[in-house]
Amino acid sequence: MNIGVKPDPEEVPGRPADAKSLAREILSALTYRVGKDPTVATQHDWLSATSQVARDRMVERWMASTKRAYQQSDKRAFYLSLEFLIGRLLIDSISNLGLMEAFREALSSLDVDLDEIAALESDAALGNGGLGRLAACFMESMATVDIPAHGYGIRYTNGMFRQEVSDGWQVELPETWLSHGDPWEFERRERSFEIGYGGTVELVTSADGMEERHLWKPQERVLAVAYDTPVVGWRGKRVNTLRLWSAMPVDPILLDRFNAGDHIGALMESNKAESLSLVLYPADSSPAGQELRLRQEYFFSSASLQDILQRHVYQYGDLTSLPDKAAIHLNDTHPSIAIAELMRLLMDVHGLDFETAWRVTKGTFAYTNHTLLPEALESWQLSMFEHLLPRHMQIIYAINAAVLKEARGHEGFDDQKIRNISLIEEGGQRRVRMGNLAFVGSHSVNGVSALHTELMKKTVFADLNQLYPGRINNKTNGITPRRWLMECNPGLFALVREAIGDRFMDDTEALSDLNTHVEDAAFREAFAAVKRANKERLAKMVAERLAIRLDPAAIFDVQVKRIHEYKRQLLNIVETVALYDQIRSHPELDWTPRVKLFAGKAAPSYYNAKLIIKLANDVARTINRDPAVRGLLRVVFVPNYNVSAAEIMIPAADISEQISTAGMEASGTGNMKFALNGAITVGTLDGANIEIKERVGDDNILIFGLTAEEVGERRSNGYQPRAIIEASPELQQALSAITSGVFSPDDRDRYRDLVAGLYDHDWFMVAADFDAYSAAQRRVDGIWNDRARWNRMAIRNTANVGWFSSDRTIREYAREIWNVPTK
Ligand code: 26V
Repeated sequence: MNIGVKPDPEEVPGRPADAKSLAREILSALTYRVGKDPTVATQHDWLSATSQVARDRMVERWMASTKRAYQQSDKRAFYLSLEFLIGRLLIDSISNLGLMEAFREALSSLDVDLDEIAALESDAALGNGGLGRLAACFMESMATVDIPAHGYGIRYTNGMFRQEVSDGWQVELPETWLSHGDPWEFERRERSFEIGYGGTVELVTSADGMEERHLWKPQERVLAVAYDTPVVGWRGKRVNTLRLWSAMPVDPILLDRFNAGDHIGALMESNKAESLSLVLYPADSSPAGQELRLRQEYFFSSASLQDILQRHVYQYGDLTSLPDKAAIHLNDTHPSIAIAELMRLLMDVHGLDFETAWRVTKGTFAYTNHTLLPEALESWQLSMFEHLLPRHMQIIYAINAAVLKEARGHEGFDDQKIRNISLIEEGGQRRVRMGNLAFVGSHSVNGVSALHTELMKKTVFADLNQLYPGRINNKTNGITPRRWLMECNPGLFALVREAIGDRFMDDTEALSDLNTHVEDAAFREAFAAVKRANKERLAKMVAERLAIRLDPAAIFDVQVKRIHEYKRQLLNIVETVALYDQIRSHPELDWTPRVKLFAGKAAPSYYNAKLIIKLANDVARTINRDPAVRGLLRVVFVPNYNVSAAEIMIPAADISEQISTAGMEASGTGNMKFALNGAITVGTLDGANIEIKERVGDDNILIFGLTAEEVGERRSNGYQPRAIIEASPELQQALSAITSGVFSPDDRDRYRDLVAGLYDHDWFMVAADFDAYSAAQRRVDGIWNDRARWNRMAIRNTANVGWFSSDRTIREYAREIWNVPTK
């Protein structure tokens, strides 16, 4: 592995960066900070020492970046997100600092292997999936394009659960990622803010009787304490801060109660406070509606805003200039309570009137929507909301009154439309709609792919779009090419550099220079050899972890992502069963060997998703032990999919499965990572797949199935899946094998309801798309057997998806939403 990138020689007097000096520093860190002698140090100790030395290297640049932002009075971006799915940081940090080779050499002189210790770092999995990983890519890109930016979130003690598979079923275990400590963070005890809950609101009059203000007297209070992680951009030019809040009791031991003999009660209070940052909610759809979740949302939103306002007042004095100096971005509705909180702080603490506060608020906030799934849109039971945040409830009523008044004066706003845009959902149980709050309180509302943005305008936000035309805009997602090409695929990175030079390292779109190498047979073979080596690396991992042997000569067909019915892992599994059936029925045919790889977590309360995992494992067990398909078909479910697993699986894929029901995947970002690493997409016309197709060209992607429009038409014209199934012998055969217990002899009824759902309603249109999907897979076989053609297609994928760099996405946010300059 060689990322021989030299550090930027300009600015920041660095500490010596040669291998010798690094080795000396690592030894010294091992001795004085870890407290170990090299003769007894464990690999973990070496990792700690190395990470600390790497962190030291960021500190001067970090301070320089901070100073620069202050001195130049730059406008800053603040990215509020309940999730940051960061993954490991050692390789990312030293690679961006240009110190990979120096560290490798330094460690090797100490008889330590960099890759070996890097693999021991635990994944910071403070997120569920796409939305959280996007936040992590954005943090790295904001530093890269030199935006003074701060990420704000929660420092969960327990991140995304660890998934084990036991007898084919998902089992969730706590993820104690902090058990060895986090070498990257700085605790900032002094940077803490009080967060209130419950209580009452009073109207108080100033001494001169001239002014009235609302005074919220919370019943409970907790402390939010900051932990800062430096985030270094590509080539180390800028280092930004990810500030995560941890909850602490305001009064850690309630001395009065403790002294009065109530030891237990006194400590219970402190546990209650700490529970706020104890665990990440592991669901990425259907909000649990639990009070703790709203408490978490308010906890980090309020702490972040207090921090932002304190900084602004210190630097500029007056808060009416906030929109000129701060862009606050809401990653989904999760932090949207920040809108009411900013209004409260501006009016109740800083004395602004409603109109001024509302103008400042709208000028400051922008909101990204990440899903159209109706069940994922957050809303809170009004009575619970009011009890927990009484002052915010009043403010939301006031905002609602202003918005509805404005709408009443608008042409064509009848009662139905008024009901649709209201912040309060009426009927039975009244609820507070966070999506509508985020929309009206922001000057920009964006979707994450062209299709998703168009659908937002037509569906969930149709009426708000009519009231505030022009507010909705598109920002197609992106991924950081550092982690998702340079670091995870060093072989491809080296090959590309050799072929087209270094320009793509600073401008990912320059990968298009690879197009000129497509007709070079030697280059194609070298490209294929890299893929082959990556497949061997994955096969080794699968052999070690699961004791399953994979043939790297077979097609590696990969579907990795959260398990969700709309993502249609079931379509893939059913097609696998159909293929299995075909191979057994026609053993004389020339079948193309294939390995089907699956990985992903299911929300613990999502029954069908967990059943789909069990089905994948049942199908895998049956197929893998059947001599009739030996060497032709293998199925693997890789447990505990996370960022680190993605970094191994994605570079090893020949086929990228992006097969969601059209109209349902807002964007997808895995699709971009696979294409960048030279996998060919089998996909529907959904989310960013459409834009990938536009860039790689129709001949280099395999598109199948209904369009979003056709899905809509079918649904409204009485879709009849049974008739479709009965007209497709292959599908019918595969489904009947599954229902009859071929894969579940121990419980023949296990999949009866799951399959019955396909016959009965098939909301996700598995049946409607099955034949087209199966045909696309047989086209894959044909292309695979024309090696030159396959390799051309794969290279054209890598060459033409540079546009999906998150640097490009972030520059668009900066220019079109935040109004901050970039490099
Ligand atoms: C929603 C909820 C609902 C309440 C319970 C907890 C929870 C946690 C996360 C979410 C967010 C779901 C939305 C999401 O992750 N969307 C994904 O965002 C990606 C980045 O924009 C995008 O590529 C995926 O297509 C989209 O599904």
